[in-house]
Amino acid sequence: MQKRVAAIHDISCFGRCSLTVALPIISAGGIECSVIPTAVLSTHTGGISGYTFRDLTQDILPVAEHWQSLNLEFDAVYSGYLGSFEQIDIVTEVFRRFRKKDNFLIVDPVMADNGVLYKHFPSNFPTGMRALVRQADVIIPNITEAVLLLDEPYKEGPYTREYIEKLVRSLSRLGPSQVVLTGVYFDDTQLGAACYNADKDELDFIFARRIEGYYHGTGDVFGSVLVAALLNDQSLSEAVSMAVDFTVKSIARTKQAGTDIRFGVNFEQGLLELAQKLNPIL
Ligand code: PXL
Repeated sequence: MQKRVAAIHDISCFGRCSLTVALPIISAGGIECSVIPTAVLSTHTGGISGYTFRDLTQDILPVAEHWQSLNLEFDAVYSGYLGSFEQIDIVTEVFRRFRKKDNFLIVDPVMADNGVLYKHFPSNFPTGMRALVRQADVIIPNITEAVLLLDEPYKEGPYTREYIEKLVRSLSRLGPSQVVLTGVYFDDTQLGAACYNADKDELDFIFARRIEGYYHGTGDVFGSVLVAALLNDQSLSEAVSMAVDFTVKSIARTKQAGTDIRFGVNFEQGLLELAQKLNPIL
């Protein structure tokens, strides 16, 4: 049976993040990807000014209700960038409606990076997001989002193993049994993710070589590969390895080409390789 995911993110019409990344990557993994757009923007909000922003808060529940009337079911629900504070409760409700015994809910608590909240996000957004995270089976915060969820001060890296271990354990106590923390580094040569499986009490670190520069949309590239790999029955640490590898290769290609880092990464030229890894038939 082909698997199906519902992806709840914004559409940034230009700039390679959120749904314009999730759709092709999840599809390349052989997974059917349905979408609930949270907002439509002309571009993402990172380092670009003058963008349009159409809030779709009022459309989310009607979409979900229509889907329910068709008896649609999802093997995973994957949420990312939300268009308003109100959407936190609405997405919690969508989760409640589509939760099944054998599916999983994955939350990327998109709201901040490098110690600061993204534009438009009110200071109480992390408290609201904590409520959504409590409903999730898997969460994929970066370090800034992790400390905001835990109401702790942000620290600059490099980090220690003990510090990262404490963060992922505290995050799993909020509810999710699987925590993937991105942006982890113990020195300046490597960067990667920690993945913690609370059921098995297993913590793994997956690193790759660090590439200088802040490339936009990499969190969504990472999360989408992770979702596609988990739905293809990869273990959490195997799925994280695939996501790290795909993201780093996309960054390396972009760096090589010298394109504007605000315009996202060239993940497109990695899709064939990803599809071959995830669809053994090919
Ligand atoms: O990649 C995260 C993201 C998604 N969507 C929008 C954003 C950002 C990060 O800045 O601005 C609109």
